[in-house]
Amino acid sequence: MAYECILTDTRGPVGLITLNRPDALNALNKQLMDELTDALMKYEADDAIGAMVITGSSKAFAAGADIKEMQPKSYMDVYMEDFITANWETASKVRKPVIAAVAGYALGGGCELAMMCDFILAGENAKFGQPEINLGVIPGAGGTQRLTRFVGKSKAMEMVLTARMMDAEEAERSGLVSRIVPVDDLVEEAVSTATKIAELSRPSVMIAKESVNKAYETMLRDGIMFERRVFHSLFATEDQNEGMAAFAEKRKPAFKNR
Ligand code: CO8
Repeated sequence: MAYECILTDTRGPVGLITLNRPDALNALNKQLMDELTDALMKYEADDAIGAMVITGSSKAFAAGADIKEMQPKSYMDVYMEDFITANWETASKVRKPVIAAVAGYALGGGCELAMMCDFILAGENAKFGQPEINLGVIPGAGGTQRLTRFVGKSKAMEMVLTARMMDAEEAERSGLVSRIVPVDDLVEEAVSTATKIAELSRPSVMIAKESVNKAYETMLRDGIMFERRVFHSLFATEDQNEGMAAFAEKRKPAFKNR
């Protein structure tokens, strides 16, 4: 598969994937997610690779799912196609460790993708948020569930209900990211951390990952399935049409149901 929305590079035992739609702040469209899935699965199957890093640009890890691609979808569309979640979850399903190296915006699906990785290294300028409420929807790829587990109910509720973003310092204080790194060093630091992991005993690393996830994921599946279905149901509302159209037309949304 030839990639147009991501770049891939092998650094010793590390597979480095760079999200690359600079004109759309790396908004996650279907093509990008298909390519990301393909790259993750290739590295997963490659015996020479022991760990992976997903990163974006210094301005944006990813500013969310592609709103312009979602805008025309109806409830029937998103429900029947089980809207893109089939390959959205690959980062959380691979068995080798995946580090998210986040600089700039990680919003909506971008924040959700970072949280699917095993841990997050943040550049000093990182900004995390779940702003879907401004579009008349809610997070749809695990945000309400994973963010709450990372930062606790109060902060997660405020972020999901108000779209408030968290900067890197607050994210580190709250346990969303493991540490903060200068933006210019972020990718190298992530690759060097991934290299250390890749040089360890592979079964120990994979079993350690599985065990930490067991503590974290028990009952998460139920929450995610619930969230996906209610996310779909919001595509039946006028406010979803209005919220997404307003974004594309660069104006303030006039929500009817309030
Ligand atoms: N989708 C599509 N295009 C986008 C997106 C996006 N999420 N974000 C930015 N862009 C585009 C802009 O439209 C703009 O394009 P153009 O130049 O053609 O107008 C370009 O990127 C640059 O963006 P801005 O001019 O807006 O840049 P600013 O620096 O002024 O602002 C922001 C940066 C604050 C990040 C702003 O772009 C923004 O608010 N973006 C949208 C953030 C957002 O709402 N994200 C959530 C999206 S919904 C979602 O992720 C749901 C996930 C559910 C997953 C479902 C699975 C089942």
